[in-house]
Amino acid sequence: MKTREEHRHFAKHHLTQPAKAIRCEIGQRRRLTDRRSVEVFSFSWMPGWSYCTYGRPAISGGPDEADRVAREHGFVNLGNVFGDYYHFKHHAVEKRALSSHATTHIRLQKDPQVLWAEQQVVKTRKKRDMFEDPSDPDFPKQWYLSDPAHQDLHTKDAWAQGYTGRGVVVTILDDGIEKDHPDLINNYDPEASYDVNDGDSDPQPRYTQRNENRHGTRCAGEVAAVANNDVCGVGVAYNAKIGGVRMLDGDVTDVVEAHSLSLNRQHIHIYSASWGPEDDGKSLDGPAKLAMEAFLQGITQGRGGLGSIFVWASGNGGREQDSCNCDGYTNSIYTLSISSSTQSGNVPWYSEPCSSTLATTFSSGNPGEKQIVTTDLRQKCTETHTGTSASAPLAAGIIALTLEANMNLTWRDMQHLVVRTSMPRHLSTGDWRTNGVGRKVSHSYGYGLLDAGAMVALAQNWTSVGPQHECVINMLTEPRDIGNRLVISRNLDACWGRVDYVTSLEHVQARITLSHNQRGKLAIHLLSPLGTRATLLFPRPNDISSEGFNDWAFMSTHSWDEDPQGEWTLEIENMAANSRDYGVLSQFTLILWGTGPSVVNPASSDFPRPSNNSCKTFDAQQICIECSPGFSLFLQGCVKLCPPGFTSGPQLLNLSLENWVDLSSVQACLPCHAACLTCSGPGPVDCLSCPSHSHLVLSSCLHQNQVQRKSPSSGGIQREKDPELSGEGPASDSDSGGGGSSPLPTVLAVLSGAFILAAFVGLFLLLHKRRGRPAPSWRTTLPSVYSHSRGIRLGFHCSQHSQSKAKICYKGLPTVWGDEDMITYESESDSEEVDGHSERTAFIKTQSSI
Ligand SMILES: [Ca+2]
Ligand SMILES: [Ca+2]
Ligand SMILES: [Ca+2]
Ligand SMILES: [Ca+2]
Repeated sequence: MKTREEHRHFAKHHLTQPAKAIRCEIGQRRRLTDRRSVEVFSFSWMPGWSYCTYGRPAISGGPDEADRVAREHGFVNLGNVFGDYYHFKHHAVEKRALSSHATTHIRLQKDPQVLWAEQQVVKTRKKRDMFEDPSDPDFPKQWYLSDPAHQDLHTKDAWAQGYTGRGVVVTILDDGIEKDHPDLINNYDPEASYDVNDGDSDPQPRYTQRNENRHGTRCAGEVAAVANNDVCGVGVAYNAKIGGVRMLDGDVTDVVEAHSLSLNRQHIHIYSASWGPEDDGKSLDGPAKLAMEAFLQGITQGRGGLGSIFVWASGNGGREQDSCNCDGYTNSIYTLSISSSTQSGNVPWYSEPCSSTLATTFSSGNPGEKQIVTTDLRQKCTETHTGTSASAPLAAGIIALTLEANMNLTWRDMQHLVVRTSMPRHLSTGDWRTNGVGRKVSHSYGYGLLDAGAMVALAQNWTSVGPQHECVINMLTEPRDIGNRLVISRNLDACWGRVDYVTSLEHVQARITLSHNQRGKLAIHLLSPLGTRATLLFPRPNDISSEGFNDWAFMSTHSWDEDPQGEWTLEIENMAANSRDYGVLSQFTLILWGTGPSVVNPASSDFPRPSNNSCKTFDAQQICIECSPGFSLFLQGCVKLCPPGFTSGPQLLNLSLENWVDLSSVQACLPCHAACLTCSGPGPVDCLSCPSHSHLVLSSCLHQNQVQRKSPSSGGIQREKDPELSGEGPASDSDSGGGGSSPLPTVLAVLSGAFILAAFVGLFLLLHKRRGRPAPSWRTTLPSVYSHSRGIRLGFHCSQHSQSKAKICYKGLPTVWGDEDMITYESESDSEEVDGHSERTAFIKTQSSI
């Protein structure tokens, strides 16, 4: 059996070189000892009864010798392959010989000029390595999968490496899926499907005259339409399993979203969603309590703890100058946000720029540019699927291919792979900037076009990134007037010396609370220490709201892999200021997500080495025994800050010079108490953080069961939140990852535990305030956006928004962007679809609030 490397080697050569030239290229070869001899050599999947002979052309008569040997034994010399190798074919064999022709072989080997010969055998791996284009009638029209100029998503590269989505399960959260569509039926997975709207297991779309509910079926075909079946085209992951959740064809409430996002999370690997708050350029909305918990449980418990992968369309509000950072679903770190490019590599008119977008796939563009080819309602095919809605499923398909290449990838690994492999070239925008680690990144495209071939190649040997660290810093000591421009800068150590020390960034969030008479006038930028400037908010002219932002967590992916230590700067600008404008920034919390040093090892190079530069006293062996003021003794040197797990404190001077003993003490790094992981002092009540088996209460580490049940993530949000979601009635999923069925006593215990914890935290913060010290930043992880008051968790169909007074509308993103001014173009591009422009709103639901 060959390794994958060898497979690839074969495939590469086979695909790129003339067949004859390579058939003998790989295999054992022996050194020629007799320079007049001919060595027959072989190895390959060559059909037929073939030999390769080996000789030395440099020796006169070498090729002649090869011809003679071939003639004598009944072969045809097909010629010199390369170097000294010759390729023979036997007359007597008419077709593939799977059994060895022993006598011919022996006769050939007995020839004194032949050192070695081997029959070619057909390798079964051929089927996997030899990739041929799918035969589906619409495949040639799928320009984004296979383009002669290779300006496509490189899906053929992934297919040629043998990845087609086998064993991966994707579901489409939308308006249903036509499960008996001839191009879907063989990949349809009822385990990945549900009808949340009607509460049954059949997600078949509701058929109407105008075919409003065709969207989910179109998205499903992009992911996993069957290949080589003479129907329509193919999906990106044409051997993946595909399901659909019917949830947009009815009232969408928090519980409907949560149910959909948490469906069968031990079975479904990837959830693709192309919906969100209305793209009107003024909405500001995101997941409420249950949906947020569904995300959290998904990333911590889904896929056996590796994390569900949520792929999200960034939004279609380009014409309304909407910002996808004002959409809490796509702005979330837990969703892999995808934007669109037109066929010619331009920003489509519907595209929304924002700093949370990770990457891009193709979709529709201007009239004349091609659109997406996929399955359609009523067992049809279509060539006119459009918008950012069409981009997310293409990404979900590429992620399915990547998961097949490595099923051990975590949800964060997947985002790392996307950042590393996406292609900025071919995509045009004036917005490309090079970030602090040298990558091109744009607010319209993220890191560029997804590259399926590169994704699967990198995934195969990917080592999972370390645990997620969350460093929370309160950047504001007092409210600040925004005026026309406000700049806040602070130098950060990125939680150096604590468990949440971040050395390499992933997502960055700026949690902002501000008041303003018209928030849509504001632009907000965040500058990293390495100079990367992310625009957290572009002005939104339609947004005339005077509600400001209430702990909104603006997210940026633009500083991925940067070292976050150094000066961070927030700029708020009023882009249309007049003298009547007013505003106050009252909260700015920076959250650095990423990885820390691989092991908290004080001696590792991740921490400043103790040096002798600040040493005050050396002993007789020139070992430092006392440091200058402001430094602490550590590992026989001096450090400004003690490493994690240590705290600076007095230590008896270790000095005995002949008969004189000094009893004074020096400042040194002392180990924390055994109960603490990091600490502010040596005692058991000086803990700053705790080992995994215990939990911080006040400044002591208590065992987990004293406070709260185990939370699988180290993230602060999880610490503060009750991860139970099980009591939500119809939302009970069939996962086996624990926390599934929760009896009432557990709920009560958790509630009371949380109450005690909250009381302690409150008391502690109060004490800190009284003592005139700012609360330590790691205390400020309370996610106030989502930390609504607890209640009995029953899923009412009409959930209540405790926070937002505004009417909140959701809608399925239209697949055809026909406003009145677009109708002429539509009729050109989509003549068969009489209902084209009428399907602007797949669904609208008002979520009332009290
Ligand atoms: Ca149904
Ligand atoms: Ca097909
Ligand atoms: Ca939007
Ligand atoms: Ca996202």
